[in-house]
Amino acid sequence: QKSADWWRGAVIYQIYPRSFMDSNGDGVGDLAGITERLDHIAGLGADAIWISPFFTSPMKDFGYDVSDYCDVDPLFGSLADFDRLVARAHELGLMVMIDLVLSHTSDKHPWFAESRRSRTGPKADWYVWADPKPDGTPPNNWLSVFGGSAWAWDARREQYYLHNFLTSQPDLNLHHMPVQDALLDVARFWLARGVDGFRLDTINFYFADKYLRDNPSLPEPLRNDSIAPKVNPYNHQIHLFSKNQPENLEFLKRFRAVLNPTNAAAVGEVGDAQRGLEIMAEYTSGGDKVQMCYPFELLQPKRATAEVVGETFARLAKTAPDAWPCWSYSNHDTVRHVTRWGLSDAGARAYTTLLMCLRGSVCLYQGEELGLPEAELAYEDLQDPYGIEFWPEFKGRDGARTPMPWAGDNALAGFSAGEKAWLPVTAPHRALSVAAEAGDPGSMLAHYRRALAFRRAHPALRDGAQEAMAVSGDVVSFRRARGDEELFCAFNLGDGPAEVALPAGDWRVVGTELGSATPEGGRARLAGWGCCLARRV
Ligand code: TEU
Repeated sequence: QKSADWWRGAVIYQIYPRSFMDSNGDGVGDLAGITERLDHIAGLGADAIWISPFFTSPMKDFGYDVSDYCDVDPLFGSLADFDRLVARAHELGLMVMIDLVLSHTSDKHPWFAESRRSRTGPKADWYVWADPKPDGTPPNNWLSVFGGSAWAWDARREQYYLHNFLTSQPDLNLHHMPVQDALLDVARFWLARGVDGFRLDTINFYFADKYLRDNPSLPEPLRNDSIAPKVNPYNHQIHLFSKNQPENLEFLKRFRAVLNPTNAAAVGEVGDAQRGLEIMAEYTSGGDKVQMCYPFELLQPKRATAEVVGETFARLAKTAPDAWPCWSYSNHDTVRHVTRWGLSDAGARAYTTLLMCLRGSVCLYQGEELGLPEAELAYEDLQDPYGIEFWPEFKGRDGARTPMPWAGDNALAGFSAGEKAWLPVTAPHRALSVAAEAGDPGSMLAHYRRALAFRRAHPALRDGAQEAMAVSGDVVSFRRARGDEELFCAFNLGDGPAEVALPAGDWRVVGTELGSATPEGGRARLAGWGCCLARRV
């Protein structure tokens, strides 16, 4: 039995299954491929994996549109392949988290097929249906994250259904208890197969307002165009009624009760430009809802400068002091951070070391340990409907979803033995393959291994307390403490040299393998992108 706290401070490696490893040469990654390559993740020093959806799906949103929650899409393999994956992961000491998409299904899910058949059938209320306004237009002004109205017309029922994402992703109606029961059964099904936890997709979209009230519009000065593309009018609304309703707290309690018997953990994805930290505070409150939330603060286009990091943690201390966040810089929805923030090699390394020192758990996205930049793709290569919709102002998410380069010597970089992969592998990625970096102590991969090992070696970094951050110019510094271990961490998040004063007392340098500067006379000189890591003696 795992400990009730195993997730606290864990480093979770995110696998995008289409692009991790293809074992059968069809150009798409699969579960057997993941199993083959779990050694790489264990060797990196991660504690857990999170696998993006591999369930039966028409793949309109590449698996985030599920048509059978309790089976594996044939493209990815079978339930038996999944069982082998879990067994191997556990052998290697890796926890397994899977991605549950409970706010919506595919329009090809049998539940939706039945729901759209009639207004009175047994599944009539399983989705959010509403009559048109007298002039035939949608019931209210809600917008879809992926563009246009959040309502789609169904000619058969002569009603609109809600879709916060694609029209092929109808929103489930969680106000209807049988829907909640069915979703809890899905969680039970996977727990019985041995999973250790869940990443809960769009946890803040589970409920929409029962009365379908209009969303207010966001006044110009408050607009945050940063998460989704500027061209998307979605960003000009306050999503007061279309998501994040208070009823969710009761559902999350029911969900937690399903997790507790096996100490399974859940991390809820909270994409909310305006109230992310507040929502995290609510959803993780009381010890009877989800253990963690995954906020978007460090996923922004604007670089997380010392000021931004300091401000984020100050806001966190004020808004959600007891919440345990799960940080990440990159994922399958966002431009890879090396490119997004224009980082040099030294810059990328500094951010990795910083991430390993922050209070919270961590998600690393496959390929970031190689220092991969965003892949540059042509319009003809695009697969993501979100990118196709808003091209060229927004190029979509495919540039972060290209296959992992395992070895540089063939066109698909060892990802697949086939001729062609679902997305191309670009030349800059081939040069940064696992094989190319693995034997080189100066590589980014070696730096990630050292940074993860450093975190493991210092319990204060894993789940210790963290004092308020100090920010001075480009330098952010803070202390972490647990038991008799107290660490001082300072990072220069800028190109130029800087200096930092250590707190009073005697400090001994640690983390020299990460380039930590040795303090002298209570001060440390930091080169551009340098750090000082020290332990109180
Ligand atoms: O992403 C959720 C998502 O896109 C939102 O959080 C969005 O970024 C935000 O609300 C904009 O303000 C998840 C998956 O990670 C993504 O791949 C899926 O496409 C999406 O859900 C729909 O399932």
